[in-house]
Amino acid sequence: MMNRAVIEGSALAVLALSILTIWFRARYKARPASDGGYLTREELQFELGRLQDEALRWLTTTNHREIGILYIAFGTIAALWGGMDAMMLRTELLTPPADIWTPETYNALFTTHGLTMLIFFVLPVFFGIGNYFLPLLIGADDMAFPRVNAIGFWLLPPALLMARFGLIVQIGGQVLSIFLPDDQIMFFLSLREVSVGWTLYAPLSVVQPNPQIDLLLLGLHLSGIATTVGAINFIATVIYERADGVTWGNLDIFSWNMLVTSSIALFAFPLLGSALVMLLLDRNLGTTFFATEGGGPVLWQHLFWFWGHPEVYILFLPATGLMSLILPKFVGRKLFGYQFIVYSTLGLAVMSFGVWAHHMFTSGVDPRLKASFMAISIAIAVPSAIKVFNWLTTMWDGDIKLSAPFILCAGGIGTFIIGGVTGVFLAVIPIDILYHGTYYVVGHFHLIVVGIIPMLMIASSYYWYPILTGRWYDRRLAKFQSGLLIVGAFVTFMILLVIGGMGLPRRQAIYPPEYQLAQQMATVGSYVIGLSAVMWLYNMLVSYWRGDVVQSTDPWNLKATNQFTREWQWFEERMVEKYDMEPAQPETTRRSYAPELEPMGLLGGVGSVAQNVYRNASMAAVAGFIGTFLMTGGIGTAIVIGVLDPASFAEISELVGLGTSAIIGAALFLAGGTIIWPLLFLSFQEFLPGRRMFETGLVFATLVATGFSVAFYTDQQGLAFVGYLTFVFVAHWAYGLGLAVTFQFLRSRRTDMGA
Ligand code: HEM
Ligand SMILES: [Cu+2]
Repeated sequence: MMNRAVIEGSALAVLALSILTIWFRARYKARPASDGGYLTREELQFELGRLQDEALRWLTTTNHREIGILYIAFGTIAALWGGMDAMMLRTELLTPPADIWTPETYNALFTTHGLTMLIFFVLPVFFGIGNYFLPLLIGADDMAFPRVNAIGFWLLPPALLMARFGLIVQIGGQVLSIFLPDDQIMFFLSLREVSVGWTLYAPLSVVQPNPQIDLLLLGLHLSGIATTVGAINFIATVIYERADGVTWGNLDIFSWNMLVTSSIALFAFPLLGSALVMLLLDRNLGTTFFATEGGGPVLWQHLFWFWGHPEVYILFLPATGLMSLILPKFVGRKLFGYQFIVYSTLGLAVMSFGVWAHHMFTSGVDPRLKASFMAISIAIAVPSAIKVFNWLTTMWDGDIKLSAPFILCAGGIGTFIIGGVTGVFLAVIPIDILYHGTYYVVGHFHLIVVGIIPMLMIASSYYWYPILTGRWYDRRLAKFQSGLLIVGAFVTFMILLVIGGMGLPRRQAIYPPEYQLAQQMATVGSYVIGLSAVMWLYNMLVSYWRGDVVQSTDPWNLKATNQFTREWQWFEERMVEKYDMEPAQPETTRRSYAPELEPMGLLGGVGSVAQNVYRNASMAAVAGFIGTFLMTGGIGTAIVIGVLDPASFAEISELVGLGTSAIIGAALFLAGGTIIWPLLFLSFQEFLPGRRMFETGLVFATLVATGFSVAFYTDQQGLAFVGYLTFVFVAHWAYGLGLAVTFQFLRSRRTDMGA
């Protein structure tokens, strides 16, 4: 067995040393800055006095941009630490027995990995990005409460140290044990990293004697205070510090998301704080909140997940905000459906508080309650899907610039779709009973927390690098790194979904040998993720000193598509002032930008949405009828010649409790199609530029036909199977084209009438 403290301690030390070496080497060989000057010999030399000044400045700064950098640096350090845990976990899983770490160490690793990443990595980085850019985006001078801002940040480092004190003490003990006998350093040998799982479930978290659990609870409590303080500051800033002309109707989507995330945090974190205190009291003062004979261990689960589920949206929303902000810049088109995105974000915030018990479907919650949690958990997919559709329609027909930020946006959408859809599966009670506690759950949430979340963090670091440093990052390395991250995430977590689906339980150091190959592949995938993270860091550090100097005040040529947003205007002003640069002139204005599709004002939008729905519903009804008529013919033929079993319709009527009648089932099916299909189709045709009816109709029909053929497959074999597929597809294509032609016709008539 390897000694965890020694290995993790040395690995982290090597990492820290390499970072410092890279930084100072790059600094020593710095290339000229924007003003053409090199660092002078004096500037390169270290002087104690200057170092002290610098340190004092960073320790006491209240400037939002500097605090932003501090947050990002802190979050990155946490990510490296938590990432080291992850690499150690995956390394253990290379072989079926627990032969690298003990099972106890393995348990400690996944506990600290989860907590470090979720609490100390994600939100601090987003708070950092928000600190730096949100005031610039809304035209504020600084955050609303600059000193509170600094306090909020400085609570975090002690919180992290407390949460991870177990490892620090262990490393200290290992070093001391070289010089001192064991009985003199008992303290160092008694604290261990917490190993009860990041969810800290009672009764284990109450009865385990390890005093480090108490320190962890205090550290988490402190981090909760830090988050609440930061959240209040963001809310106040967005509400009160907007410049003239920044209204609720044109506030950028990133700021909207930071506002909503902060509001969720404001409601969620105080509850976590109370729960942590209750656990501390149970552990130390003999209260019985979570004891079986008292409040009960399930009470902990309710309290924890009442915070825990909103927390996952707290982590996720800023990433969607960055996506909505960055993606349009790389496809040369405005974000589609601004108000839909705003409303869906608000909707998510409210709903995120109504789903917590989906983490407890196997914990003995009343079935009637469970059913309502299932319903809301499935429904929460709707606002999430709205975002995805809007991103896709934003890209549609766009003028795509294949640079690193775009690649990461695309990868983020992909991972989020799979992560989100698997979440919807898990929200269904019977499925969750099968998959709860397996790697499937791990795959589900990692596709989001190692998908869209870090991908958009990195995308924004590239996108804004010119503002942050006045230089370019190494663009080839960045593309390569982005690709690696996407491949690594897919390989690792898709495999986890598969082995979870096969029933392999999570959180075990030991597993049956038949899973070895899959586990090894997942481990290789995770090393690829680790490698790409290191490449990103290298790029950030080295380019700071050696990257190409930015020559234009509009490095992404955003003026050409009228997307030169406030943070870039601020940058331009600064470059003009500092380096006498000329404000950039757009070379060309791209055709694909369509001003009539600009977002309407938020409230103005409601009226026109209602109007649209009303106007289009009648179109949809006519189109739906014609489409259904055409499809009925196709499906009817299929039934007559015996390749489609009408019995499968009977199941529909059974599903809604109307007995097993094929006729009622078919009627329901057609009624559903008449209503839903055209509405789906409509939501697309409203958005698609160019309104290519036929193509859209065919794409839609093919998608739905694929779903249909899976859902209604009743064991046809051979020729019957081919016939079945043919008819399903022909029927849906008929439907799709019927709809398309009808829409086209109705639209042209409306235009003729001058509507
Ligand atoms: C479409 C929306 C989503 C739905 C319907 C959903 C549903 C679920 C369900 C039902 C579980 C419990 C599975 C089980 O333990 O048996 C779960 C677990 C989890 N989800 Fe999601 N999810 C969604 C989105 C997200 C997002 C956006 C994130 C992250 C930012 C996330 C993070 C997590 C985490 C961390 C867990 C596991 C907690 C644990 O047991 O350790 N989910 N999700
Ligand atoms: Cu949840």
